[in-house]
Amino acid sequence: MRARQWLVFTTLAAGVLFLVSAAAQPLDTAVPSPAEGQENAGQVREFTIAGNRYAFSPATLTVNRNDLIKITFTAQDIAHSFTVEGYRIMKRAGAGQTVTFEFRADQAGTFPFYCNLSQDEKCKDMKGTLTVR
Ligand SMILES: [Cu+2]
Repeated sequence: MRARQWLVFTTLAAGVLFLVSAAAQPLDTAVPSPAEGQENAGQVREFTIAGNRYAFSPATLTVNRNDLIKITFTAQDIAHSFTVEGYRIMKRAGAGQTVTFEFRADQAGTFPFYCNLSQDEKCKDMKGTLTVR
């Protein structure tokens, strides 16, 4: 019986610890230390991108690492998405609609972006490139 109570207690304690650490994590990432913030501070870069006739315009974005990228994406004809796998971004705009979003370009490299909607075969042809130097 005592062994069973101990098991219940340790299981509960582990559960509480897990919840506390899970709750604490977003705060840690949302509030960088001042030193780190200054060292890595990038510029704010705003882009207005149109998705129209199976193409992105502009289709090439070039930024510096740690820039804060603000994108206003409009699907002008039919619904399109702005998808960057390398940054785990997938933003869908309905026909004639605009979505805005932002992200920190914290990894350098060349990242293809595309429309991943399957409503129309030709959406596969929508491609662009995000370069983070
Ligand atoms: Cu599309």
